[in-house]
Amino acid sequence: MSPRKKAPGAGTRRGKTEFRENQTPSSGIFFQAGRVLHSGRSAHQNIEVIENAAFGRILFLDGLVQTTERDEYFYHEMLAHPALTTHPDPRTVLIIGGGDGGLLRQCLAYPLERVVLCEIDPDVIEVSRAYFPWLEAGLQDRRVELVLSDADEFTGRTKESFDVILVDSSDPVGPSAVLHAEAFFRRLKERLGPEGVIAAQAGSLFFHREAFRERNAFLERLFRMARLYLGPVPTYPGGTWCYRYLSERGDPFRIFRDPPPGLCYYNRDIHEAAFALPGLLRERLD
Ligand code: AG3
Repeated sequence: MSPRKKAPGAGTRRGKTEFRENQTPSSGIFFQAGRVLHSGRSAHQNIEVIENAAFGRILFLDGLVQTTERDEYFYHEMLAHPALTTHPDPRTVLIIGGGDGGLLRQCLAYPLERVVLCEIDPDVIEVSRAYFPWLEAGLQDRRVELVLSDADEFTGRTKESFDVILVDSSDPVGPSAVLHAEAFFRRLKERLGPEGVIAAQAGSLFFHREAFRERNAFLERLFRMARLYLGPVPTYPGGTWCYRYLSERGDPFRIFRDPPPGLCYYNRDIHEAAFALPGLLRERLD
């Protein structure tokens, strides 16, 4: 993602700084930056935050839209609540990635005892603290421990187990691919309590589905319950996002509790509908 001036002749957008995520070499999504709030390079990646009239503040990592103030709930609610409503008694949660704090906020609405947020990049934490107030609020909560570490390394070293593990990684291609690999999910399984449930973001239904077949195969071998589910995210590539529900004892259709009040997208009907899969995924699962 590099800020670009629109080519001359582009009507009303002429002269405005524009950020875009190229989703394919010939297509993508653009956002006019009313203001560029942050633009820098950490030890791990490029980090940018802009202010956009339609979506509010937007965080980009290496040019990929991570979260926007106005549509973040689609993704964070769908990653948090299917797992947290189907564990019989969730007390401890591990969040992998998620340095912007949006997922943390969803988790803290439950009466949990402990949430570990394992984020590799301290600069993402610093930048998000400044621009996404829910991160700062979450970090003030006494139940939260921030671990600044590589998730692969942390899950290999800790002996702690968790009731719910939420994987808020980036796309299943490129540098984040390790967080979608078999070895990583094996380690997560070892860190899961007896009734434990994992929910993991799995990429775009349209753009990343080629990677699903191979991953389905090892995840179905590894977990008694391995299901994909779907939800919309207006600003992510393709608009429909995939998530995985993985568990030994959990069942996505055995719901133990209502989600916290005041959610914008997730509810029980959405939960049940999200596990219905389109033909193009079924083909690959069969
Ligand atoms: N993590 C998943 C972002 C994937 C978006 N991909 C893309 N724009 N190509 C989001 C972090 C939010 N907590």
